[in-house]
Amino acid sequence: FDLPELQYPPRLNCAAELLVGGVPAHVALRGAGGDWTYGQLQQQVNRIAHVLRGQLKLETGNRVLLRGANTPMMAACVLAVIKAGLIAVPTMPLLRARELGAIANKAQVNAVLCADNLRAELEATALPDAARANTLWFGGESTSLEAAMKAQPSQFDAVDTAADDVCLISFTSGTTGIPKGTMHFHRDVMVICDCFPRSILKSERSDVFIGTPPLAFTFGLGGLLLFPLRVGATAVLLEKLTPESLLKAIETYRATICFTAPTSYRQMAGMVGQFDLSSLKKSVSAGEALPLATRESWRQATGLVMIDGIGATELLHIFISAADGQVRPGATGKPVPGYQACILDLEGRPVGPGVIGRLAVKGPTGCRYLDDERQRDYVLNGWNLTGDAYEMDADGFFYYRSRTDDMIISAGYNIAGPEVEDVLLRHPAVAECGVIGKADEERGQIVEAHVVLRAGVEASVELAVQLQEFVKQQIAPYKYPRSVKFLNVLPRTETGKLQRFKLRTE
Ligand code: 3UK
Repeated sequence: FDLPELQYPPRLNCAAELLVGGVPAHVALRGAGGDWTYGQLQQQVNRIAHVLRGQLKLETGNRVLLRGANTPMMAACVLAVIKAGLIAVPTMPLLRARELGAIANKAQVNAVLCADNLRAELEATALPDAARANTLWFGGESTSLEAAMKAQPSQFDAVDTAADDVCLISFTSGTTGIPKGTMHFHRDVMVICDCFPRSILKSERSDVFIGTPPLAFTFGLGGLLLFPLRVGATAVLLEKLTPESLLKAIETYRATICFTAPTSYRQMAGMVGQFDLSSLKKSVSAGEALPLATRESWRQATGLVMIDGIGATELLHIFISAADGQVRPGATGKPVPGYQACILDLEGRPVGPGVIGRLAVKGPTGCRYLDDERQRDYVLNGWNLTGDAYEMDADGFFYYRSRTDDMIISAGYNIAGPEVEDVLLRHPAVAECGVIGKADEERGQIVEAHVVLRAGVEASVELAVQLQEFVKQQIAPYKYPRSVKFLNVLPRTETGKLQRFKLRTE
């Protein structure tokens, strides 16, 4: 790693390192149930660590499945698992028994810490026997974890681990198929705290972080827990946030940095007027492409220049981004210091500016799948192939076009769905939309738009024609949607990603 700040000692426990970043009396975490100072967080983490090593008799390298919405207790569980020299396997709250069982077995988990409100699904899950016996509940009516913590000392010496020991197995929130497990080292956790937050976000102790991504999604784990701890700041962890309640929470907690997905910013932009957002300094968008139309409406509504950033579970966090005066409209940004990026053609040769190709990324974090087969698809000569079609300009800015698999090929033309979506989002009748390639005998594929209308607007054939004309007027006419369908809601993953494959089969 070429940056001097990315050097870490060979023996490193990232949870222990992050927990000493804050002043003991400063508030580390705020949740619906109250505030935890750094001192209190440290003690809770230590007690959980004792339960894991003492009561459950877990050994270094054992894996612990974690389930819970964003709460201070869930955060403490993640940190305790890592501080105890174990491997955290956080799982998305909405996963069902079938997917959970697949994850638990793939990751060979030895124990489970689960929020009480997710109990039913866990009980229906096929877990390895040891994990079933080593399951503790927290934060509800059955609180076997809290009960076990009571008898534990508040001091715990972090288990001595190597900087390149695995501490986290994170499952992708892929829009298709069974989630893939990716392994991350203690050092990787420190790296992500010292890259994007330092050079782009410029976060500091006085910051108050808030947002929606689950802690089980590395976007949320970094933005709502690891990054704030690294600088001794405060994180607000709230469950079940909607665009409206997030705006309210920004006002209530005087949040300064917000992390959420593009669709959520688009919805919030329409209602900011009712809230006092004067504390907010930075807004980070990730998870999927930020339409320029959304960047503009957020700017108009709040005066803030959105920080777009592309990240991936495989690379742990954001690797291309830009802030403030460095933002170029339509571009995601430039490689975050520490990372390199280039565009490759189908044969793996670099292409020059202005040519669309496969995004390749190299840096201090990178893909390590649990599953070897897939590793060969993702990593080529040390370059991570994220599956995104991107283009670079002569100044080194990177422009997202589409997922490689989602590029629409219609009558010989390559068409990127997100470009058409950006135009449609500018039409006053459109709340949300997804544009896909629909199989067509004559043209191979046709452009098809799935549109959610704003409240009070009626779907009609005339409106569909209007939307088609609207697109033709603003971009090359061959890109217009030959088919327009109206939906009440778009299919999305828990991480806010549009599930285009579902639109294709509608
Ligand atoms: C897409 C984006 C355009 C892109 C993630 C921030 O999303 C995260 O990780 P996932 O593994 O998905 C990775 C894929 O999502 N994507 C993410 N951000 C953007 N596309 N513009 C963006 N700004 O296809 C990428 O390959 O779920 C995001 C931090 C940590 C993360 N894990």
